[in-house]
Amino acid sequence: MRVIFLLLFLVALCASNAIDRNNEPEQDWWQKTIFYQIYPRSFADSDGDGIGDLNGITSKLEYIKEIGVGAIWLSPMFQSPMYDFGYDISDFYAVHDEYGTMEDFEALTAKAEELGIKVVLDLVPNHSSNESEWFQKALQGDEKYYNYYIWEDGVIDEDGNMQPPNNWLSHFHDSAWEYKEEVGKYYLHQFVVGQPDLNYRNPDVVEEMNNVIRFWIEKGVAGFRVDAVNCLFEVDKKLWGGKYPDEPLSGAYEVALNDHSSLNHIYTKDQNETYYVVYDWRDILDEYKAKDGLTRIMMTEVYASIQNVIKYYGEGDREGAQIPFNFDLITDVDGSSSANDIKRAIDNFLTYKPVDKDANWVIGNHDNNRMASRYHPELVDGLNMIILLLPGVGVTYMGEELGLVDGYVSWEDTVDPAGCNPNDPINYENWSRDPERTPFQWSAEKNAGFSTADKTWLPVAEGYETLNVEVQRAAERSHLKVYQALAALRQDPVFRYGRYESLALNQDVLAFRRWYDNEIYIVVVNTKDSEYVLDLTYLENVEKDLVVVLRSIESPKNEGDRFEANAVPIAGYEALVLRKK
Ligand SMILES: *[C@@H]1O[C@H](CO)[C@@H](O)[C@H](O)[C@H]1NC(C)=O
Ligand SMILES: *[C@@H]1O[C@H](CO)[C@@H](O)[C@H](O)[C@H]1NC(C)=O
Ligand SMILES: *[C@@H]1O[C@H](CO)[C@@H](O)[C@H](O)[C@H]1NC(C)=O
Ligand SMILES: CC(=O)N[C@H]1CO[C@H](CO)[C@@H](O)[C@@H]1O
Ligand SMILES: [Ca+2]
Ligand SMILES: [Ca+2]
Repeated sequence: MRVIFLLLFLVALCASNAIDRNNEPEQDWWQKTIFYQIYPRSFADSDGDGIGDLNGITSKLEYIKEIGVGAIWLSPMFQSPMYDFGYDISDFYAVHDEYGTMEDFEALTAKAEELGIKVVLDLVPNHSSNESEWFQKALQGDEKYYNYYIWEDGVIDEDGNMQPPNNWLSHFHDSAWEYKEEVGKYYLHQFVVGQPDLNYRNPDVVEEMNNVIRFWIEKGVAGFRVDAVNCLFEVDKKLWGGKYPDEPLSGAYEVALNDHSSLNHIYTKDQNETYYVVYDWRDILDEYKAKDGLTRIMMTEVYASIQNVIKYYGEGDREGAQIPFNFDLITDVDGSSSANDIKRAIDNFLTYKPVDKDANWVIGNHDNNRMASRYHPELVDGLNMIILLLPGVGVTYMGEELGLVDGYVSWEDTVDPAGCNPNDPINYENWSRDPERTPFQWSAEKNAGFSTADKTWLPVAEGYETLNVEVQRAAERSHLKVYQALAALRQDPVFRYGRYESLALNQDVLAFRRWYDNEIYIVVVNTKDSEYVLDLTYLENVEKDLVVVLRSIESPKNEGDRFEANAVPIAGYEALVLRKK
C-alpha cells in the first residue's frame, strides 16, 4: 500500500515538474508586450491647429511607457488628401504635412527608442490616393503607372447610357467603379472614390510596395500593421473570358442595395494569391532580422472567416504575419452577449490558430464603436483583464485604458466618408466612424488638453472633465491604474507561459484559469448588473482559499481579501483576478 502511494507521489512529482521554467523558449519582444494603437489625428495636437500630429505623439511617449506599453502602432501618417483620413495615401514615402515632417518622424522614433518603445506603422497596400503622382501619371497616359491600377470598359445599357463594368460595390455605399474621361475607362476602388485599387497582378506594383516596406524599416520601424489586406487581389479576369464577373447577392436582410454587405464578395476578397504576397513580405522583414537580430512584425487586418484569418500565419514552410488580428471580440460579441457567447468567441481563435503560434486579442479600433460603449462603461476593467490576461498578444486602442466612450458627433460635424456618403442625416450614426475617433482625453482643460485650438477636427466627447488621464492618475483607484497593474501582472510567467481553461459559470459570469508550475490564477468577470455567489471549484484544481490580487474599481473587495473557492460573492460588473493560496 505504502509503496503504491510513494509511486503515485513520484509520478505526480514528475508530472508537476514536466513544465520546467528554465526550459521555456525565450520570448521575443513582441510576445511580451502590449501593442497600443494611436490614431495620430486624435491623440495630441502640438501646434494648436486642432489636428493631432507627430510632435504631439512624441510629447506623450512617456505616458505610453507609464501605462506599461512597449509598442505603438500608428494609423497612417503618410502624405494624403484625407478623403479617408490617411487611408488614401498620395505619397507612401512622405509624412503628411498636417502631421509634421520626416525630421519630426525621426525625432519620434529616436525618443521611442530611448524609452524602449517599438514603433509600428500602418501599411495600406490595397490602394493609393487618386491624388498620388502614380495615379496622376496614369491619367496622363504614362503606361507604367496606368498599369498600377485596374481599368475596365463600361457597358452600354438599353438606353444607350454608359454603366460600370459590373455590380461590384465599394465599402462606402457606391459602385466600386469610377469613370475617367481622360482614359475612357472605369477604375476600380474597393474603398472611396479617392482610393483607386492597385493592381497586384502587376509585378511592378508588388515591387513598389516591397520598396515602401524597406524604406520605413530603414527609418527604424519595428514592423507593420497591414490594412485591408484581404482586398488586395480581385479574381483573375483571364479565367473569366477577360471580364470581371458580377458578385452574387448576399441576401443580407434589410440593407440598401448599394450597401457593401448586400453582395457576397467572392471575387473581390480573400483570393488565395493574397497569402503568398503576405509570405513574401514576411521574407523581407526576416532579411532585416538576419542583419541586425531584431524581429520585425506584421499584423494583418482582415475581417474574414476564422479559417481565412489563420492562413495569414503562414503555410508549410512559409511564414506569414506573427499577429493576424483576431477581431472576434469586436464582431461576435458585445454588451448584450452572455458569458457563454463570450467564452465561445474567445475559444474560437484559440481553437483554430496553429498550436505553435501566438493568439492575439483586439477589442477596439478606429473603425468600431469604443469598447466601453459597445459593452458597458462599468465593464472596462473586466474587459481589460480579458484582453491582457488571456494567452497571447494584447492590443489596446488608445483610450481603452481609461474607458473612453464614443463621442457624439452631429451630422454637421460628421467628416468620415462612411458617415457622409449615404447622405442620410437621420441614420448616419449607423455607419459613421467619427464617434470612436474623437480627441483623446488628457485633462479637464480646454479640448480635454488635446489642443489649444478653438475648433478641433472632431468635437471632444462630453464628460471629458471627469474622464481623462489626469483625473485617473490622481485617483486612488481608476481604470488607468487597473490597466497599469495588468500590464505588470502579465509579465508573470503564469500569464506568459501558463495554460488556459475557461468556464461560463452562469449566463453572466465568465471565469478563466491560468496555471503554470504550481501557481494558479483565476480571472472572474461578471458581464452584467446582477449579483451571484460563485462556486469556482468547477475549475480544476481550484479549492480552499483564494486571494484577491486585483479588482475592478467599483469592487467592494480589497486586494489581499480571502475567499473560500466554493463561495465567492460577486457584484454587478465586478471583475477580479484571484490567486490560489
Ligand atoms: C479624388 O477623389 C475625390 C473623391 O473622393 C474627388 O473629390 C477629387 O476631385 C479627386 N481628385 C482628383 C485629382 O481626381
Ligand atoms: C487558387 O485557387 C484556385 C481556385 O480554387 C486554384 O485553381 C489555384 O491553383 C489556387 N492558386 C494558388 C496559388 O494556390
Ligand atoms: C440604424 O440603426 C438603428 C439602431 O440599430 C436601426 O433601428 C435602424 O434600422 C438603422 N437604420 C438603417 C437605415 O440601417
Ligand atoms: C481598421 C482599419 O484600419 N480599417 C481601415 C480599412 O481600410 C479602409 C480603407 O483603407 C479604411 O477606411 C479603414 O479605416
Ligand atoms: Ca497639429
Ligand atoms: Ca484590391
